[in-house]
Amino acid sequence: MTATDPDPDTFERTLAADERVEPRDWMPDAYRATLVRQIAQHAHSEIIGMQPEANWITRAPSLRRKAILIAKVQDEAGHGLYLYGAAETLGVAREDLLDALHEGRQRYSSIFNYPTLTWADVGAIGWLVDGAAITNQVPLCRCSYGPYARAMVRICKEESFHQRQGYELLLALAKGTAAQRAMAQDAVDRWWWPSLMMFGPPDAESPHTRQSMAWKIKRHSNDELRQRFVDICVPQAETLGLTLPDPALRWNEERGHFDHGPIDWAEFKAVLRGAGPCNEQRIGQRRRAHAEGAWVREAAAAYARKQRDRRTADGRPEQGRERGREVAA
Ligand code: BYC
Repeated sequence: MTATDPDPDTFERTLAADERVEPRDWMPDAYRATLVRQIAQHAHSEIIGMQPEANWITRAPSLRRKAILIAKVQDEAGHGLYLYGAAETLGVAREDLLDALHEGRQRYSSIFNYPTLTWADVGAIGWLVDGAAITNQVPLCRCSYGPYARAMVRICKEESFHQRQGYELLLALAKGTAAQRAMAQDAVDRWWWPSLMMFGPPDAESPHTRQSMAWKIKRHSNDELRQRFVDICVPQAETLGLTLPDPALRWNEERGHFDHGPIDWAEFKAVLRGAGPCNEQRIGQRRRAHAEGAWVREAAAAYARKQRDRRTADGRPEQGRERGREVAA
């Protein structure tokens, strides 16, 4: 089957059998558009998400913490690359996706529009933001679209390391001086509610969930995953000796879950509208970085062209020989 032969029956059979849809398979236009929207938003989140933590690289309190943070921020860039690659298999160009981000036509996660005010925020991001991300992303490893699902497998492995480093960082602060403990608590107070918003609007107000679940792009609804995250975090907060800033949090025997207080959806909507504390700063920095990196992209493209021309002239693969030549030069 090719993308030019409409074949809804095979598409439906693939979904029903829980198999993967691959780039050359026929798929409904709306399925393709939904994937482009979600994967692009996900990729944008990864690269914009580098900014809040990168803010602390120069001020990390030790060489060990600095090395870990640099590696983590670099991983996020890698996640962006896997995801832009997955989006490209759907027939969109990376440049166009980046233009859409820079012009505000595509979104990135609301969470990255909040500031990192202290070193403890790096821990809170690892524990809560990466923790929320994993909760949301593990089911995406079973997404019906093959390239997205496979990218998620690798991303989840790295995210789980990120989450643990954040937890370990917060634990060190929580066990430290009174000032360090207060700093950790303040960070958790500020990141808790925005982390719950990462899962998206409540199910009743989520326009895409039903269809995305029918297509097996999403495997769980926003509220289901949010609840799973709350249930995981409550005992972890107890181990940390920190308090989650929600007086309504309590175990509900009947439901077998923790109840939580109301989420401020007006704040979520404001952040999506561009009125969050750091929206302008984040997108401004992204546009600047893109413009300043133009020469790197041009140089890489020129190098690739040069290699291709040489290969064509020789009529054989150039890669190994080229490397040798460069070393010699
Ligand atoms: N922020 O019908 P809904 C990371 C939008 S990065 C902004 O529920 P859907 C990390 C939504 O796009 C991890 N917008 O949508 C990186 C839709 O807008 P439009 C990021 C949001 O798609 C660096 C509208 O609201 N993770 O871990 O079915 C350092 C209605 O929503 C948000 C992902 O991207 C939001 N929070 O479900 C550290 C996961 N929520 O297009 C860490 C992949 C919703 O109708 N994405 N919107 O105008 C998903 O799983 C789904 O897209 C969502 C939303 C659950 C987020």
